[in-house]
Amino acid sequence: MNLKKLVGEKAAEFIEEGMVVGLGTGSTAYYMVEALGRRVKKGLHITGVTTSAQTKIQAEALGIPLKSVDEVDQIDITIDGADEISSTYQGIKGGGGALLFEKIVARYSDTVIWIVDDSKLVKEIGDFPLPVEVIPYGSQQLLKLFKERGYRPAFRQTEDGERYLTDAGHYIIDLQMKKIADPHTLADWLDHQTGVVEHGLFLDCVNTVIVGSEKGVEIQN
Ligand code: ABF
Repeated sequence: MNLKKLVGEKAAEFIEEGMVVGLGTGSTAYYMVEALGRRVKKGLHITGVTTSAQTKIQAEALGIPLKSVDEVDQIDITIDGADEISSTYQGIKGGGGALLFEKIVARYSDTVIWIVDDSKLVKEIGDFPLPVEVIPYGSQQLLKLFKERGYRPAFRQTEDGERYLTDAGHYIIDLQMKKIADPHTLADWLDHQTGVVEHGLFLDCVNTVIVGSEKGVEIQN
C-alpha cells in the first residue's frame, strides 16, 4: 500500500470550494496536489499558494490557479509533509529544502495539516538532520560556530557534489543533533544567529496530522 498516496488523497478531501490552499512540498504532498488537480479538472474552484518551485511546476501543469503568498489575504488550509513529528506534535521539516517558503506559507494559514506515513512519528525529534537555511555570506563562520557547539554540521550538497541552493538562493547546513530534548530553546538560539534565515524546527504550528500506516489512515487533531 502506498501510504504517501493514501494520506495525500485523504488530505485533499479537506479542501472545499473557494478555498485558498497552501500546497506543500515533498513526495507525500505530491499526491495531495495530484488529487486536487483532479478535483479542479472536475470543476472545484480553489487558489493554490505553493511552497516551492517544484510544487509550482506540478500545480501549473494540473491547471490549479495559483497566487503568491503576498497576493492573498489569508490561506485557509495548508497541507504539507514533514520529516519527523514528535509525540507533542513538534516537527522537523526541510529535508526537501523548502523549509523557508513552507514556514512562511504555514505562518499565514488558518489551519495547517501535515501528512505523513507512520515512519515519521517519533517520541523526540532530532534523529533526522535539522536543516538550517543560511545566507552564503558568513556561512563558513556559521558552520564553524555549529561545529564548536557539537552540532556536527555539513553543507547540503546536490547529487553532483555542488553546494545545494534553495529556491531563495540560500545554502542549507544540516545539523546532526540525534535528539533535541528542548526544541524551543534551540529554535530561539538559531533565530538569533546572524546569517540564519530559517530552520526546520516547526513548533506549535500544526492543527491536524494525517498518518498513514498498514492499519489505514488516522486523523490526529
Ligand atoms: C516537506 O515534506 C519537507 O519539509 C519535508 O522535507 C518533506 C518530507 O516529506 P516527504 O517524505 O513527503 O517527501 O514538507
